[in-house]
Amino acid sequence: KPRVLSGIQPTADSFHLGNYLGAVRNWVAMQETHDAFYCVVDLHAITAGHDPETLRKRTRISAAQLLAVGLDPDRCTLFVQSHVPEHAQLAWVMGCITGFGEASRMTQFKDKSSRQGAERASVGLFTYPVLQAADILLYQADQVPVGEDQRQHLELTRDLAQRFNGQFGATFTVPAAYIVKETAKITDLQDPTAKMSKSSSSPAGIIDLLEDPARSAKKIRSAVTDTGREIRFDPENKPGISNLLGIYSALAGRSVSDLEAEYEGRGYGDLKKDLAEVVVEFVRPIQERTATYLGDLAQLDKLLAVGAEKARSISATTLRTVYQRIGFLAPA
Ligand code: AQP
Repeated sequence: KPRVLSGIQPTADSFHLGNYLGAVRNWVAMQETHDAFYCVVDLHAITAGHDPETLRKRTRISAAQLLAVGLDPDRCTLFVQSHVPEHAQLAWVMGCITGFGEASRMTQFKDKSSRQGAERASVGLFTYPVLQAADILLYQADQVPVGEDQRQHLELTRDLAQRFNGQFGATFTVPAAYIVKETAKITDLQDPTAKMSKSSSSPAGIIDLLEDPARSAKKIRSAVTDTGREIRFDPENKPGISNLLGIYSALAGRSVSDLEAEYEGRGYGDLKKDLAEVVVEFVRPIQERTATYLGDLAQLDKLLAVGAEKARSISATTLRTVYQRIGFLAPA
């Protein structure tokens, strides 16, 4: 089976619909077809300032949500990044073959650091994509299911893998981004040209899986739509309606053309009202299951410990090879 790895940051009290549709939904599907490794990337979560107690809480909420949306620890390896020390160890090595210039070209760093004030951004935020490369390469992943916003980081990962292999001998699998076009960029409900994002969307623009469903329904009903009346998938000219159709299609498991046919001649209000119901029905069981997993923290922590153990059996082997290739003296 091909190998897959992906991660998600525990930087919010809930995942949003963009995280779920862009990435996590594919994680669930790929556990059936791939040898799957998924992690809650807490090392990444400290790159932009954090509160320790909140981080601990959010790490568990993230793991519980991943289980609630369908990750099955018997079918995939689910773990917390900091439980596997090889991530930080390999990141150092990868950082030493990354050019300062190429890291400086990462648009996510440019965006996030300019929002914080460039002088105040941490070195960790700057080297974030290098750690991400280490996450992926440690597991020799063939594919990495992510949203469109991660494409550039995946390109860097591929470049670093090829560079290392070229300099020190074939060591890493060169991974490919796995991006599903239809859900690659879920947009902000209030600004349908921007991505739905926890750090830049307004509360009205973002749907959190764990928020009060009545609130989600209201946000869908007040989503910004486009001029005209036609319900048609056309991201260029109708970004608002296209976003709603994309979300509807993914959550209801119906094709966009099917939805276009159903809403032909009907108004935006009808579409929003129905989608609001679809979203409410979708999040309700997820919320219940998340609460159940969070109701037994000992069991949740145990499950994550087992995941880390499984992850280490792969990551330790890769790191050993890397250390040897790079010329580190093996301890006697
Ligand atoms: N709007 C989105 N559409 C599709 N995919 C998305 N992802 C995030 N937003 C969208 C994907 O979610 C996965 C987890 O991402 P992360 O842990 O890096 O979360 P994030 O990037 O911190 O989430 P945000 O909301 O995008 O946060 P900020 O605003 O801080 O950058 C990734 O695969 C990502 O592509």
